[in-house]
Amino acid sequence: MALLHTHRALLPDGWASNVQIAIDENGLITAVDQNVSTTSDQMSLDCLLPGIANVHSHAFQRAMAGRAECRSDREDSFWTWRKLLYQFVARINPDNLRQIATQLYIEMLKAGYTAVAEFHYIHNQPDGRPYSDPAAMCQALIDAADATGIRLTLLPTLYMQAGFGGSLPMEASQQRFASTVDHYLQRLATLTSASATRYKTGIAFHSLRAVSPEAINEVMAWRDQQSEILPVHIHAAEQLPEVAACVKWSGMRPVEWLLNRGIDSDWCIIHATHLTAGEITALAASGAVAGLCPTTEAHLGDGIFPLADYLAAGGKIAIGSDSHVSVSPIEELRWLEYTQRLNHRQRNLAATVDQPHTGERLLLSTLAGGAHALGLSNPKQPTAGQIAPGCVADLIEIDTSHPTLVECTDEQLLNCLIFSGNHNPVRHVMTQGRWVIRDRRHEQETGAAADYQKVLRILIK
Ligand code: NGQ
Ligand code: ZN
Repeated sequence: MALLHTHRALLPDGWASNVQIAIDENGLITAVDQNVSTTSDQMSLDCLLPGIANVHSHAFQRAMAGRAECRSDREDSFWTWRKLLYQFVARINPDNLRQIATQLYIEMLKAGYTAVAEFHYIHNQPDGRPYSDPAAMCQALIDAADATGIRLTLLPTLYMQAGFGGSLPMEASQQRFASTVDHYLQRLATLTSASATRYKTGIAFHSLRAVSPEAINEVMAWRDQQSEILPVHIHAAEQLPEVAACVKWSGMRPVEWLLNRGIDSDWCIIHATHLTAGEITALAASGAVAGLCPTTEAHLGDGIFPLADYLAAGGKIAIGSDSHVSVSPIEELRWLEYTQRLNHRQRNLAATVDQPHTGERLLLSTLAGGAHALGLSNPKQPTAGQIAPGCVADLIEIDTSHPTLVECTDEQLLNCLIFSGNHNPVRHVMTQGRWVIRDRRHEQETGAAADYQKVLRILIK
């Protein structure tokens, strides 16, 4: 058993001072006591927050972040970027995926993300044949998570077709993504039964463009027979042409289609950028989490998620770094609020009368929604995303001595953390009761960076 002592901590009921946290040998928090004085043999910490979940990652895209910023078309767009992405996909193999993901996960931990959902859709060899181990690409991500200590929710992703209703033939570059439902379920079943304490599995449908309604039903029927609850993720309504194509196919918009099919609080809708007023209300009422990726959505020119209305309707949110043009929860949350301000020409749109501090409202919503979307916690009995007995000890320690945070009251701290400067205040990070970042360093970081450089030398031509 370990005992931590921190000057202040963000507990479920708010800020507390002189907090002692007991952690058992399984990495679970067993007790949290306030107003306890420190003893000299304890590691003394400054300010503790629960670790943040990153609900949407395509790890391989880290290696092309920032490298597609040269205009390739008079109307460069998401779709021209996707062409570059597909060229890049062809060069990824299990080995270089593991090395890219190792570098990325160290960056995530250092930034304060303690858990990540990998929405992983590259399964086959470049020519479309399966690897001798059909889960080889998934295994690369598991190995990277193991090596770095980040908590992984692996979402093997079903991809079957190139357009709504199977309207387009799959491009050659998409053959790496293709699975039948049977093969998909075999892979998922193997990974689920092998999952130990370090990773968890869930389900992902790439998008309504990429799967059929029948396939969704089949996979969901399999899911209903499992003993544990597997979260379900899907990309939806990110781009306006996608919304229009969905209406043409089904008469419904993507989120409307999903709501009509039936989604519940186990679902995480990635992006959900383009919503009508009716969709906002119904999505919020479904209990599903909106998995928002503000820096990627800005990067790709997607549009602006209607955050203020969705939060006002009681909607749940979480954040993801998606294409990894930024690996910083602070930057995601800042952009989330700033896009609203630019859109509405107002300020503090995520705040409410009850929770007037924008930073606190954003972070607390994200912590709860993120842990839930990763299948780590449920609202009735939280087991992650909080500093509380019964929760996993996934913690980040903030150094508040930096000029951007110095002399902050409890109420000001998260506002200053999210809305001032570009300094990373995360000093130590713990997952499952084990320090993985100490004094801003990860044990593996020098080797990981050297391997990553070698990989890039080969990949970026
Ligand atoms: C992806 N990324 O699957 O990585 C997608 C692009 C697609 C984002 N949507 C490909 N941000 O949607 O077809
Ligand atoms: Zn994505």
